Amino acid sequence: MIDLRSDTVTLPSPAMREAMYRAELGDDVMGEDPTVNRLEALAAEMTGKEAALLVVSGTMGNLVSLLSHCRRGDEAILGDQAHIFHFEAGGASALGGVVFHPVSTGRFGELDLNAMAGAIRPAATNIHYAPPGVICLESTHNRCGGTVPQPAYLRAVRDIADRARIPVHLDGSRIFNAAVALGCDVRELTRSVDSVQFCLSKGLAAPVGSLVCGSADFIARARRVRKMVGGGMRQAGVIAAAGVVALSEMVERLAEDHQTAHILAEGLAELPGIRLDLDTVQTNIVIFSTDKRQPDGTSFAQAFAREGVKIGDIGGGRFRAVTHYGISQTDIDEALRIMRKTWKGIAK
Ligand code: TLP
Repeated sequence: MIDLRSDTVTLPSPAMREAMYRAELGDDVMGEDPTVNRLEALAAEMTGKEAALLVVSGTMGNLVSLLSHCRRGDEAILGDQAHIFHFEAGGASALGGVVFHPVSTGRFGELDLNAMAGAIRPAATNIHYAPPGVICLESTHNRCGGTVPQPAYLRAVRDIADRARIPVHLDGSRIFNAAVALGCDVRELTRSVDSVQFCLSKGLAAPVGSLVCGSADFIARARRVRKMVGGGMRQAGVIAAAGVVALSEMVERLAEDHQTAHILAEGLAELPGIRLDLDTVQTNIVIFSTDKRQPDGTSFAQAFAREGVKIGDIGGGRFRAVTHYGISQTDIDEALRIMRKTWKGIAK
């Protein structure tokens, strides 16, 4: 089976398993797990922030960040295509009383800057407004197809936030994909934001974990919120050990996933009835759409899976394929062969 549903399906490398086996451990809620402390120091250093905090998932990283930036009733200004808005069960609203204020999202995942500026409504001037608490960005942008917002855009958002004196949080679940695609140091991207959350468990192939990075003060607040939402882990060095390997050995490899995604996208774009915007294929995610339907109403994703290729059906006639550590160039050639053949048989 060639599994292109997500880079979250990646299995740990042999070096990760070895490091997990040998990890030096302690109680991390007491701050005494040396491997967690090493991972957090490495993450802070790589993102150019004062401190970092290991959390269970990207969702928890974003939740803890929003709850640390905002008070109940504050607004989070974010894109209407943001993962935080669509796919995180409304956690910041449900658990933290944070009000989502969505603004429109451009083709490459960048928010309309005029709409963003307009969404910041100083509560002091009008009793009707919820106060702005944080601006949230996303890189790479999942629903826009793994697109990479440019450093100049991040700086422009920083200027808007500075004028309004509100912090910027980056959902950087795949921020290393963005840095590799741009050929820059990840710090060039994280410099413009107050906090960033990135995942170890996607293209970096670790089994579990995300890091929240920011100022020492912010991370102290985040550590308390993590405890509040039940995310304090004890001998978490078992997880962190794989994370250290992920950050030390797996970042440059992401370029291979970007190459295989491009080959896949070029092949799929040739199929009649499939729409695919090749300009949006900038990293390891390929999104395509079709107006065609199967007569029995089942998804094309199911038909591909029966033949040996799993992709995601993301609704509205849109499909997503993601390349990753478990997928070779040969797998992509084979996936294309299967998908071409299957498509010919089913797409009427
Ligand atoms: N994304 C997943 C899911 O949508 C299921 C995927 O397969 O791409 N921010 C972004 C931009 C993400 O893509 C994801 C996961 C998260 C946050 C949440 O991370 P996890 O799954 O670790 O909670």
